[in-house]
Amino acid sequence: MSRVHITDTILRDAHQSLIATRLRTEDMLPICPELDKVGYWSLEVWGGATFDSCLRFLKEDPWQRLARLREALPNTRLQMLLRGQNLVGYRHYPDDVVQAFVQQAAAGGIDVFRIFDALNDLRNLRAAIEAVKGADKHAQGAICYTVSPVHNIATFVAQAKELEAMGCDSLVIKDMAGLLTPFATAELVSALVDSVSLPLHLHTHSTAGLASMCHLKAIECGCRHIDTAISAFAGGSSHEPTESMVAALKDTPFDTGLDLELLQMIGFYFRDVRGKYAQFESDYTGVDTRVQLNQVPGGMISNLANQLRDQGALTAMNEVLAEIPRVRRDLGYPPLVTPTSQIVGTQAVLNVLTGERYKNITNEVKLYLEGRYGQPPGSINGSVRQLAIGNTPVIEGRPADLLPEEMERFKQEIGDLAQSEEDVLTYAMFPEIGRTFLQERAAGTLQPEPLNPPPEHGQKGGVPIEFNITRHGETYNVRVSGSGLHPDGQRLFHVYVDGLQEELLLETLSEAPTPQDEATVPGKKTGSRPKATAPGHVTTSMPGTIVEVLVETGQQVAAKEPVLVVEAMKMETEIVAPIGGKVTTLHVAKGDYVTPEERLLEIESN
Ligand code: PYR
Repeated sequence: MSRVHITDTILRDAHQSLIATRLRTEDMLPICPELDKVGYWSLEVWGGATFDSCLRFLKEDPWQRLARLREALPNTRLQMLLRGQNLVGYRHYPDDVVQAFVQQAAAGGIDVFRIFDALNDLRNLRAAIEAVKGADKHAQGAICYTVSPVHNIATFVAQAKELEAMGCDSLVIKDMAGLLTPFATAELVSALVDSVSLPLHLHTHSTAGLASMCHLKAIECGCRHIDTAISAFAGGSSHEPTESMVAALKDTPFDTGLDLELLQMIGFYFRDVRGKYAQFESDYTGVDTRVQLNQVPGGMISNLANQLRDQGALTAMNEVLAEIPRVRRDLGYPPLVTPTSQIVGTQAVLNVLTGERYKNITNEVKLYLEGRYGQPPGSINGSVRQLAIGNTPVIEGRPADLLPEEMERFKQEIGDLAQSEEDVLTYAMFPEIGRTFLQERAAGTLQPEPLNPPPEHGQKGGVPIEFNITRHGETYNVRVSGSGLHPDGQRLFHVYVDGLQEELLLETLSEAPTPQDEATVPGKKTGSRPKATAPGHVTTSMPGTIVEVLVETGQQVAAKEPVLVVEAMKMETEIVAPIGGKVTTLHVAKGDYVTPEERLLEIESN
């Protein structure tokens, strides 16, 4: 059997990789009747970051999305991406939560569960695979592809054999960053096809511009399932266009049998849809071969860019991209995929922005070094471990074995706000945003973040970049060609004034929040706090949200004692007291959005 089968990622990974996971259900449903006619092997529609994005930004119930897609796609296998023991979140959940989540997703309409663990620690897949098999659904075991001194064909083949022995129905090479090259693909696919009897799928991203060549090599070497995305959401940090692969294989022994005209019609639909989401487009989603060195997956690059832009430090992007491989080496070469991409990426941002490596260490890096995410593939840098966790013992067993059951506790905590098992799981996945979502739903106040009108000519993302300025009757044409951060912290703008290049320095003294800021960052109060100017003024290295205030006014604290916890890029970092003394003023509360240089609390030395 030579036919090649397609999994289309248009409703999940494609928009996760290109527009920060913002595609709304209302833009999916109208085209579902056509998608359902295509004859895909499967459509990836759920999981990954979509659950979080539905709750956090779109104010959609992710379970409702699944129900509506199931109804609208009766003839198509629906697939989800499950992060092993992390499900659709960023931490390990105990087995009872894994069991309940998988059961509910299966009942809600998921046919195929693609299950991965960011460290390729297969102990973290066991509970999920068993739950999927228990629900009589298809369990697809993923091998997260990466390149490092401790990964090679033999390690991937051993992993594939183990996944087969664990009861998986198929395997996928999950090349989330687009690291595969055509000849490496041929070698890996041949080795896997020779060693295991399960169907093999290939999931690769077009980030380095190599994906179609990798597909072709994989197909030649015996792979019969590839992941693609409808062309309007294809290319760069997404996947190869479905239409192109269908055309490439037409009238060959590998013909997909799919109707190119129908796919093209679907492509035109999504081309129009994409225009609505212009505000989420990023400069970092095109072809970028640097991924071959920094290994940062597509979805992560745009997050990094947004984070640095918030900080006015987009010029640090290249430094961060260079720091990421160093942090990855220190942490024993984990493949970079959720949550390790966030763990490594956020630490790299901190290392660059604080000007000192590991001056601030995120809580997740500490947990990682304690073994709470599983076994890293390589050895850890001992001095980083010492700095982060001192002599705390490292756990060697399966991390979830140490976690007490949680479903009952979640049910009690969320009480009547949960009207179903799905609601309890929503709360279980993301207690803070899950509770807010359920509260707003109960109050009838759910409001999705606003979509800006499409940019007009001469504008970029709704912000003017070319304009005429008239001063004392003289008109000057001004075009902004770039911006960056000056070493003294001011904003540097490169502009053309009547065609002549100039540089302007801009010091922001106050800012009006944009509707998007208001909507996406609850409680944002940028610029309203005084600047940190004294040694006892506590500030943050990264913009983020206060998730815990650990001290009260009047309390005595020691130097280096944690006083606040900030969440940035989904990772938590403790902020410590710069000096010992008494907390005299608190300028923040839980839920506040904070930015560097702001005074968050004040400590007076005794
Ligand atoms: C996710 O975990 O969301 C990926 O896309 C890998």
